[in-house]
Amino acid sequence: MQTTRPEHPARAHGSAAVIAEISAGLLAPTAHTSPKFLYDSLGSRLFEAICELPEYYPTRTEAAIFAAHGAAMAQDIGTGVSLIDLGAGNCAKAASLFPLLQPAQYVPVDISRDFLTESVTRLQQRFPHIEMTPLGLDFSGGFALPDSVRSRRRLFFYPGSSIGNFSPEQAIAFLHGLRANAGDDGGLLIGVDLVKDSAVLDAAYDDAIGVTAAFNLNMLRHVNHLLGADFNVRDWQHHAFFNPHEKRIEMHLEARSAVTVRWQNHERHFASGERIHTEDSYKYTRQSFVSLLEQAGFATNRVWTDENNWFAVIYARV
Ligand code: AVJ
Repeated sequence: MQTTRPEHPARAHGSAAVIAEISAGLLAPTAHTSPKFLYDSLGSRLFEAICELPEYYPTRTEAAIFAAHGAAMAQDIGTGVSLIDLGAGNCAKAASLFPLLQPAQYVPVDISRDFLTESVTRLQQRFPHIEMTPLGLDFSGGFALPDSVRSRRRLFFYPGSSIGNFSPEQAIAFLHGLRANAGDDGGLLIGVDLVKDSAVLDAAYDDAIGVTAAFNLNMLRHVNHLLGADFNVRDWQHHAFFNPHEKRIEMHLEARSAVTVRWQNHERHFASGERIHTEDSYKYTRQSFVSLLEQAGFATNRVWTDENNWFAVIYARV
Protein backbone atom coordinates (compact mmCIF):
# COMPACT_ATOMS: atom_id res chain seq x y z
CA MET A 1 0.00 0.00 0.00
CA GLN A 2 1.35 3.38 -1.03
CA THR A 3 0.75 6.75 0.50
CA THR A 4 0.51 9.76 -1.80
CA ARG A 5 -0.99 13.22 -1.59
CA PRO A 6 -3.84 13.78 -4.07
CA GLU A 7 -3.73 17.03 -6.00
CA HIS A 8 -7.26 18.11 -5.07
CA PRO A 9 -8.16 16.43 -1.81
CA ALA A 10 -11.91 16.55 -1.21
CA ARG A 11 -13.13 17.65 2.17
CA ALA A 12 -13.75 14.91 4.74
CA HIS A 13 -16.94 15.30 6.81
CA GLY A 14 -16.41 12.41 9.24
CA SER A 15 -14.91 12.75 12.72
CA ALA A 16 -11.26 11.74 13.19
CA ALA A 17 -12.42 8.49 14.84
CA VAL A 18 -14.78 7.64 11.96
CA ILE A 19 -12.09 8.43 9.37
CA ALA A 20 -9.57 6.26 11.23
CA GLU A 21 -12.06 3.38 11.52
CA ILE A 22 -13.05 3.39 7.84
CA SER A 23 -9.47 3.91 6.63
CA ALA A 24 -8.21 0.93 8.63
CA GLY A 25 -10.91 -1.29 7.11
CA LEU A 26 -10.28 -0.14 3.55
CA LEU A 27 -6.51 -0.57 3.89
CA ALA A 28 -6.74 -4.07 5.43
CA PRO A 29 -5.66 -7.02 3.22
CA THR A 30 -9.34 -8.00 2.87
CA ALA A 31 -11.03 -4.61 2.64
CA HIS A 32 -14.09 -4.23 4.84
CA THR A 33 -16.43 -1.55 6.19
CA SER A 34 -18.83 -1.68 9.13
CA PRO A 35 -22.51 -2.10 8.15
CA LYS A 36 -23.31 1.01 10.21
CA PHE A 37 -21.91 3.08 7.32
CA LEU A 38 -24.77 1.86 5.12
CA TYR A 39 -27.03 4.30 7.01
CA ASP A 40 -26.84 7.89 5.91
CA SER A 41 -30.21 9.57 5.23
CA LEU A 42 -30.50 7.97 1.78
CA GLY A 43 -29.31 4.62 3.14
CA SER A 44 -32.02 4.68 5.81
CA ARG A 45 -34.61 5.39 3.10
CA LEU A 46 -33.27 2.61 0.90
CA PHE A 47 -33.50 0.25 3.86
CA GLU A 48 -37.14 1.31 4.31
CA ALA A 49 -37.67 0.40 0.64
CA ILE A 50 -35.98 -2.99 1.16
CA CYS A 51 -38.55 -3.72 3.88
CA GLU A 52 -41.31 -3.34 1.24
CA LEU A 53 -39.75 -5.80 -1.20
CA PRO A 54 -41.53 -9.12 -1.81
CA GLU A 55 -38.19 -10.95 -1.46
CA TYR A 56 -37.31 -9.35 1.89
CA TYR A 57 -39.41 -11.52 4.20
CA PRO A 58 -37.94 -10.53 7.64
CA THR A 59 -39.88 -7.28 8.18
CA ARG A 60 -43.21 -8.72 7.06
CA THR A 61 -42.73 -11.97 8.97
CA GLU A 62 -41.74 -10.20 12.16
CA ALA A 63 -44.70 -7.81 11.83
CA ALA A 64 -47.02 -10.81 11.50
CA ILE A 65 -45.56 -12.31 14.68
CA PHE A 66 -46.15 -9.02 16.53
CA ALA A 67 -49.69 -8.84 15.14
CA ALA A 68 -50.49 -12.38 16.23
CA HIS A 69 -48.73 -12.37 19.62
CA GLY A 70 -48.34 -8.71 20.60
CA ALA A 71 -51.01 -8.99 23.28
CA ALA A 72 -49.27 -12.00 24.85
CA MET A 73 -45.96 -10.15 24.73
CA ALA A 74 -47.46 -7.07 26.40
CA GLN A 75 -48.97 -9.35 29.04
CA ASP A 76 -45.54 -10.79 29.84
CA ILE A 77 -43.72 -7.47 29.71
CA GLY A 78 -46.25 -5.21 31.47
CA THR A 79 -47.09 -1.58 30.72
CA GLY A 80 -45.32 1.65 31.73
CA VAL A 81 -41.79 0.66 30.77
CA SER A 82 -39.07 2.80 29.30
CA LEU A 83 -38.82 1.35 25.79
CA ILE A 84 -35.28 1.63 24.42
CA ASP A 85 -35.42 1.04 20.67
CA LEU A 86 -32.01 0.09 19.28
CA GLY A 87 -31.62 1.09 15.62
CA ALA A 88 -35.06 2.70 15.64
CA GLY A 89 -34.89 4.07 12.07
CA ASN A 90 -38.42 5.23 11.19
CA CYS A 91 -39.70 4.01 14.62
CA ALA A 92 -42.56 2.13 12.89
CA LYS A 93 -42.05 -1.20 14.66
CA ALA A 94 -42.07 0.27 18.15
CA ALA A 95 -45.01 2.53 17.27
CA SER A 96 -47.06 -0.51 16.30
CA LEU A 97 -46.53 -1.87 19.83
CA PHE A 98 -47.42 1.37 21.66
CA PRO A 99 -51.19 0.66 21.89
CA LEU A 100 -50.58 -2.71 23.58
CA LEU A 101 -47.42 -1.97 25.51
CA GLN A 102 -48.26 1.59 26.59
CA PRO A 103 -44.70 2.61 27.44
CA ALA A 104 -44.22 5.60 29.74
CA GLN A 105 -41.14 6.66 27.82
CA TYR A 106 -39.78 5.96 24.37
CA VAL A 107 -36.00 6.13 23.79
CA PRO A 108 -35.20 5.55 20.11
CA VAL A 109 -31.49 5.18 19.38
CA ASP A 110 -30.08 5.42 15.85
CA ILE A 111 -26.80 6.35 14.20
CA SER A 112 -28.71 8.13 11.40
CA ARG A 113 -29.46 11.16 13.56
CA ASP A 114 -31.30 13.47 11.12
CA PHE A 115 -33.51 10.66 9.89
CA LEU A 116 -34.31 9.74 13.52
CA THR A 117 -35.15 13.34 14.44
CA GLU A 118 -37.66 13.56 11.57
CA SER A 119 -39.23 10.24 12.54
CA VAL A 120 -39.61 11.18 16.22
CA THR A 121 -41.09 14.60 15.46
CA ARG A 122 -43.87 12.90 13.48
CA LEU A 123 -44.36 10.19 16.11
CA GLN A 124 -44.62 12.60 19.03
CA GLN A 125 -47.63 14.21 17.33
CA ARG A 126 -49.36 10.84 17.11
CA PHE A 127 -48.52 9.91 20.72
CA PRO A 128 -48.35 13.19 22.68
CA HIS A 129 -48.59 11.47 26.10
CA ILE A 130 -45.44 9.33 25.66
CA GLU A 131 -42.22 11.03 26.73
CA MET A 132 -39.77 10.74 23.82
CA THR A 133 -36.00 10.90 24.28
CA PRO A 134 -34.24 10.31 20.94
CA LEU A 135 -30.52 9.49 21.01
CA GLY A 136 -28.66 10.01 17.72
CA LEU A 137 -25.60 7.87 18.34
CA ASP A 138 -23.69 4.72 17.38
CA PHE A 139 -24.65 2.14 20.01
CA SER A 140 -22.65 -0.76 18.53
CA GLY A 141 -19.86 -0.31 21.08
CA GLY A 142 -22.19 0.26 24.05
CA PHE A 143 -23.60 3.58 25.32
CA ALA A 144 -24.71 5.32 28.51
CA LEU A 145 -28.41 5.69 29.25
CA PRO A 146 -29.63 9.15 30.36
CA ASP A 147 -30.78 9.41 34.00
CA SER A 148 -34.42 9.86 32.95
CA VAL A 149 -34.27 6.33 31.50
CA ARG A 150 -32.44 4.72 34.38
CA SER A 151 -35.20 5.73 36.79
CA ARG A 152 -37.74 3.41 35.09
CA ARG A 153 -38.16 -0.27 34.31
CA ARG A 154 -36.26 -0.79 31.07
CA LEU A 155 -37.20 -2.84 28.04
CA PHE A 156 -34.58 -3.02 25.32
CA PHE A 157 -36.22 -3.49 21.93
CA TYR A 158 -33.96 -4.86 19.21
CA PRO A 159 -36.17 -5.96 16.32
CA GLY A 160 -35.48 -6.81 12.68
CA SER A 161 -32.63 -9.24 13.37
CA SER A 162 -30.12 -6.41 13.48
CA ILE A 163 -28.30 -8.56 16.06
CA GLY A 164 -27.25 -10.54 12.96
CA ASN A 165 -24.75 -7.81 12.08
CA PHE A 166 -22.63 -8.95 15.03
CA SER A 167 -20.64 -12.19 14.94
CA PRO A 168 -21.96 -14.67 17.56
CA GLU A 169 -19.06 -13.78 19.89
CA GLN A 170 -19.69 -10.04 19.49
CA ALA A 171 -23.42 -10.64 19.93
CA ILE A 172 -22.84 -12.33 23.31
CA ALA A 173 -20.72 -9.37 24.46
CA PHE A 174 -23.29 -6.85 23.21
CA LEU A 175 -26.23 -8.71 24.81
CA HIS A 176 -24.26 -9.03 28.01
CA GLY A 177 -23.95 -5.23 28.05
CA LEU A 178 -27.71 -4.86 27.56
CA ARG A 179 -28.38 -7.33 30.35
CA ALA A 180 -26.17 -5.30 32.68
CA ASN A 181 -27.99 -2.09 31.70
CA ALA A 182 -31.47 -3.58 31.91
CA GLY A 183 -31.36 -3.86 35.70
CA ASP A 184 -32.93 -6.70 37.66
CA ASP A 185 -36.49 -6.04 36.52
CA GLY A 186 -35.70 -5.13 32.93
CA GLY A 187 -35.75 -7.23 29.79
CA LEU A 188 -35.09 -7.55 26.10
CA LEU A 189 -37.53 -8.03 23.23
CA ILE A 190 -35.51 -9.13 20.22
CA GLY A 191 -36.20 -10.26 16.64
CA VAL A 192 -33.99 -12.97 15.16
CA ASP A 193 -33.85 -14.25 11.60
CA LEU A 194 -33.67 -18.04 11.40
CA VAL A 195 -31.64 -20.34 9.13
CA LYS A 196 -33.72 -21.47 6.15
CA ASP A 197 -33.47 -22.57 2.53
CA SER A 198 -30.55 -20.67 0.99
CA ALA A 199 -32.55 -19.72 -2.14
CA VAL A 200 -34.97 -17.75 0.07
CA LEU A 201 -32.04 -16.07 1.85
CA ASP A 202 -30.13 -15.26 -1.35
CA ALA A 203 -33.20 -13.64 -2.97
CA ALA A 204 -33.88 -11.54 0.14
CA TYR A 205 -30.44 -9.93 -0.17
CA ASP A 206 -30.29 -9.72 -3.99
CA ASP A 207 -33.75 -8.57 -5.05
CA ALA A 208 -34.90 -8.39 -8.68
CA ILE A 209 -35.22 -4.60 -8.97
CA GLY A 210 -31.89 -3.89 -7.31
CA VAL A 211 -32.91 -1.97 -4.19
CA THR A 212 -30.47 -3.93 -2.02
CA ALA A 213 -27.76 -3.33 -4.64
CA ALA A 214 -28.47 0.42 -4.42
CA PHE A 215 -28.42 0.21 -0.59
CA ASN A 216 -25.00 -1.48 -0.69
CA LEU A 217 -23.56 0.85 -3.37
CA ASN A 218 -24.83 3.94 -1.52
CA MET A 219 -22.29 3.10 1.20
CA LEU A 220 -19.57 4.28 -1.23
CA ARG A 221 -21.25 7.70 -1.58
CA HIS A 222 -21.48 7.92 2.19
CA VAL A 223 -17.81 6.95 2.58
CA ASN A 224 -16.83 9.51 -0.09
CA HIS A 225 -18.59 12.13 2.04
CA LEU A 226 -17.04 10.96 5.33
CA LEU A 227 -13.47 10.48 4.04
CA GLY A 228 -13.37 12.85 1.10
CA ALA A 229 -12.65 9.71 -0.97
CA ASP A 230 -13.09 9.36 -4.73
CA PHE A 231 -14.93 6.05 -5.10
CA ASN A 232 -16.72 5.95 -8.44
CA VAL A 233 -19.91 4.02 -7.68
CA ARG A 234 -20.11 2.78 -11.29
CA ASP A 235 -16.85 0.85 -10.79
CA TRP A 236 -18.53 -1.48 -8.28
CA GLN A 237 -21.22 -4.13 -8.18
CA HIS A 238 -23.37 -5.66 -5.46
CA HIS A 239 -22.64 -9.24 -4.46
CA ALA A 240 -24.61 -11.02 -1.71
CA PHE A 241 -24.94 -14.71 -0.84
CA PHE A 242 -25.61 -17.10 2.05
CA ASN A 243 -22.44 -18.64 3.46
CA PRO A 244 -23.70 -21.97 4.90
CA HIS A 245 -20.50 -22.65 6.88
CA GLU A 246 -20.68 -19.38 8.78
CA LYS A 247 -24.51 -19.34 8.70
CA ARG A 248 -24.55 -15.79 7.48
CA ILE A 249 -25.46 -13.64 4.52
CA GLU A 250 -22.41 -11.80 3.28
CA MET A 251 -22.66 -8.56 1.35
CA HIS A 252 -19.73 -7.36 -0.69
CA LEU A 253 -18.97 -4.69 -3.27
CA GLU A 254 -16.92 -6.09 -6.12
CA ALA A 255 -14.64 -4.00 -8.36
CA ARG A 256 -15.75 -4.28 -12.01
CA SER A 257 -12.21 -3.46 -13.17
CA ALA A 258 -8.90 -2.52 -11.56
CA VAL A 259 -9.40 0.74 -9.65
CA THR A 260 -7.44 3.00 -7.35
CA VAL A 261 -9.25 4.95 -4.65
CA ARG A 262 -7.72 7.97 -2.93
CA TRP A 263 -8.59 9.87 0.25
CA GLN A 264 -6.67 12.15 2.60
CA ASN A 265 -3.09 10.89 2.40
CA HIS A 266 -4.07 7.33 1.50
CA GLU A 267 -4.66 5.30 -1.60
CA ARG A 268 -5.84 1.77 -2.09
CA HIS A 269 -5.59 -0.24 -5.27
CA PHE A 270 -8.26 -2.87 -5.99
CA ALA A 271 -7.73 -5.58 -8.60
CA SER A 272 -10.59 -6.39 -10.94
CA GLY A 273 -12.98 -8.66 -9.00
CA GLU A 274 -11.55 -7.70 -5.61
CA ARG A 275 -14.17 -7.09 -2.93
CA ILE A 276 -14.99 -4.87 -0.02
CA HIS A 277 -16.91 -6.86 2.62
CA THR A 278 -19.72 -4.51 3.69
CA GLU A 279 -22.06 -6.57 5.86
CA ASP A 280 -22.64 -9.89 7.60
CA SER A 281 -26.13 -10.92 8.58
CA TYR A 282 -25.97 -14.00 10.80
CA LYS A 283 -28.88 -16.44 10.90
CA TYR A 284 -29.66 -18.63 13.92
CA THR A 285 -31.75 -21.61 14.86
CA ARG A 286 -34.17 -21.07 17.70
CA GLN A 287 -31.96 -23.25 19.93
CA SER A 288 -28.68 -21.59 18.95
CA PHE A 289 -30.06 -18.14 19.74
CA VAL A 290 -31.54 -19.16 23.07
CA SER A 291 -28.15 -20.61 23.98
CA LEU A 292 -26.52 -17.31 22.99
CA LEU A 293 -28.93 -15.41 25.26
CA GLU A 294 -28.10 -17.76 28.11
CA GLN A 295 -24.38 -17.18 27.57
CA ALA A 296 -25.10 -13.44 27.77
CA GLY A 297 -26.75 -13.91 31.18
CA PHE A 298 -30.44 -13.90 30.26
CA ALA A 299 -32.15 -16.72 32.12
CA THR A 300 -35.78 -16.84 31.04
CA ASN A 301 -36.90 -16.72 27.48
CA ARG A 302 -40.21 -16.82 25.73
CA VAL A 303 -40.15 -17.47 21.97
CA TRP A 304 -42.77 -16.70 19.29
CA THR A 305 -42.34 -17.72 15.64
CA ASP A 306 -44.29 -17.70 12.37
CA GLU A 307 -45.79 -20.84 10.85
CA ASN A 308 -42.75 -21.40 8.54
CA ASN A 309 -40.27 -20.91 11.39
CA TRP A 310 -38.52 -18.25 9.36
CA PHE A 311 -38.24 -15.66 12.12
CA ALA A 312 -38.40 -15.57 15.92
CA VAL A 313 -39.31 -12.87 18.44
CA ILE A 314 -37.91 -13.56 21.91
CA TYR A 315 -38.61 -11.90 25.24
CA ALA A 316 -35.61 -12.48 27.47
CA ARG A 317 -35.36 -11.68 31.17
CA VAL A 318 -32.59 -11.71 33.69
C1 AVJ B 1 -30.98 -4.19 9.34
C2 AVJ B 1 -29.17 -5.71 9.67
C3 AVJ B 1 -31.42 -6.45 9.92
O1 AVJ B 1 -29.35 -7.93 7.83
O2 AVJ B 1 -31.35 -8.11 7.00
C4 AVJ B 1 -31.03 -5.77 4.58
C5 AVJ B 1 -29.81 -5.14 6.78
N1 AVJ B 1 -28.88 -5.64 4.51
N2 AVJ B 1 -30.64 -6.05 3.34
C6 AVJ B 1 -30.44 -7.45 7.48
C7 AVJ B 1 -29.92 -5.51 5.34
C8 AVJ B 1 -29.34 -5.96 3.30
C9 AVJ B 1 -30.67 -5.94 7.69
N3 AVJ B 1 -30.54 -5.58 9.13
